[in-house]
Amino acid sequence: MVAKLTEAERSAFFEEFAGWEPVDGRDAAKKAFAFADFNEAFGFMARVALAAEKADHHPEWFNVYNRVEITLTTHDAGGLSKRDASLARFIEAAARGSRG
Ligand code: H2B
Repeated sequence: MVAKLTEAERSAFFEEFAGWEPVDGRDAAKKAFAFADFNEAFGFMARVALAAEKADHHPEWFNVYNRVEITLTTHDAGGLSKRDASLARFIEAAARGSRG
């Protein structure tokens, strides 16, 4: 069972990952991404999906055309964990790649 982040680790999470915000009423982090078009957005989603499946840690997400809204939390831990930090790190790198 993976542990929830401590308060200090949680603060470090939101300092490290620019644009990620706490979600009201739950221990989770969200960020909205915008890409040039659907092709860019879905390419990004495909890269994230493959990494998520490999890590067995999956995002909650919503896509409309070029927008992708992502929420990260660890259901098994009931809140943010190191797995969310790893996935956020991958997502940030993938988003940078997609924007060229
Ligand atoms: N994803 C997320 N975000 N949180 C989890 O706790 C989680 C997951 N658990 N993906 C995994 C799958 C679990 O359900 C399987 C059985 O390992």
